[in-house]
Amino acid sequence: MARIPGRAAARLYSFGLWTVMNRGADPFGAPTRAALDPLDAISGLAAHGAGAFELHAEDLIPADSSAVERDRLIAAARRRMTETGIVCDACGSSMFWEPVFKDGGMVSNEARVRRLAVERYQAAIDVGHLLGAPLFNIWGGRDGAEVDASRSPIDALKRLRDGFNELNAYIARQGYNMRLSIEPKPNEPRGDLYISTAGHALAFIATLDHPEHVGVVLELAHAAMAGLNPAHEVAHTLYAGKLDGIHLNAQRALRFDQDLRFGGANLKDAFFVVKLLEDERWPGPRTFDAHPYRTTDEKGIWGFVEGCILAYEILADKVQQFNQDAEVRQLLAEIKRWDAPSESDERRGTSPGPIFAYERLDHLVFEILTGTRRA
Ligand code: XUL
Ligand code: MN
Repeated sequence: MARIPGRAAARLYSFGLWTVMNRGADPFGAPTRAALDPLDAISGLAAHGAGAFELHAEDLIPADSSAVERDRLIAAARRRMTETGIVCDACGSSMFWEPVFKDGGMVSNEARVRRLAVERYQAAIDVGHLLGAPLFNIWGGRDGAEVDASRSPIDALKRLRDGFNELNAYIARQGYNMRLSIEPKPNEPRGDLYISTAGHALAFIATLDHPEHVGVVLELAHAAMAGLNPAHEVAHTLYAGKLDGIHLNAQRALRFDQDLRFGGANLKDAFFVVKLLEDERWPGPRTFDAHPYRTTDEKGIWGFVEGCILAYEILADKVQQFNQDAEVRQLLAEIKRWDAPSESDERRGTSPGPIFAYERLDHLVFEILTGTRRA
């Protein structure tokens, strides 16, 4: 696949290992691809434009592995990282997959399971540390309710608070140079998760013992599932100084979790997220959390990887075009003029005010995105 010359190296692109290891299964269909070995996922990502990867500890080390097997796999992953130059930018756990956590991890009604969840997170934090990950990201895939009669949501939040405090204390005790983050999501796909949006995550973080050590990983699809504007979700976390990671993908609103490739839906939303990240010079890795289509075969996975990266590069170019467009600049300058108070304000009283050129501005975005702008 063609690359935009000289651009790919400018940004650090990252993929969850689970994205390329995804086998095409969905809630109504069995896998359509063979399993990809995690070490090959690491080398493949490095060979196709990614400078970083994110993982669930279990993507690399199956949950029932012995300590010896764990150490062997970590050493092998580190060798691949040294050989290819790729780094690990975040770690997490996919314990949500396992039947023992069917009623949740840190919110489970069984004290035994809550303890197990904290211990599993601690073991995954160790894995992240050994791979050099600066972030441990928690998406509590089962930390919600399918049956609201089962527990008080307040009790669930208190259990989550205690769990996060314990994990934070563990990281401090171990002396790891690592932050914690929360990835909000509204539902998965039948249960309603307790930490659903950026606002929920930010409000929850403020109740922790050390809110300064905990940030947010914002995923575009999760915002769209809640019917929210993804760029506004990202803006809230940036405004709070809490954007620790971004998961780029695409999703039609109010559907189950589609995890479409970046650019696969809602182009304008994707554009305004890229615009925000670029305009704000957000320094973090541009991470993709999407799945290749069910119809994609084993080789096609790498086209998916390059396609996500290329979509970001193209949208970043569009952002530059928008910011440099003479007419856009003129329209924005006209709007800006009304930002300063003027002597005539008193005389104007409560008159409806100026007619801003928003119709034209919005159309210019359309022309830029469709490549039909001739300026
Ligand atoms: C689920 C999701 C996860 C997290 C990592 O929707 O986004 O893959 O990103 O656990
Ligand atoms: Mn995600």
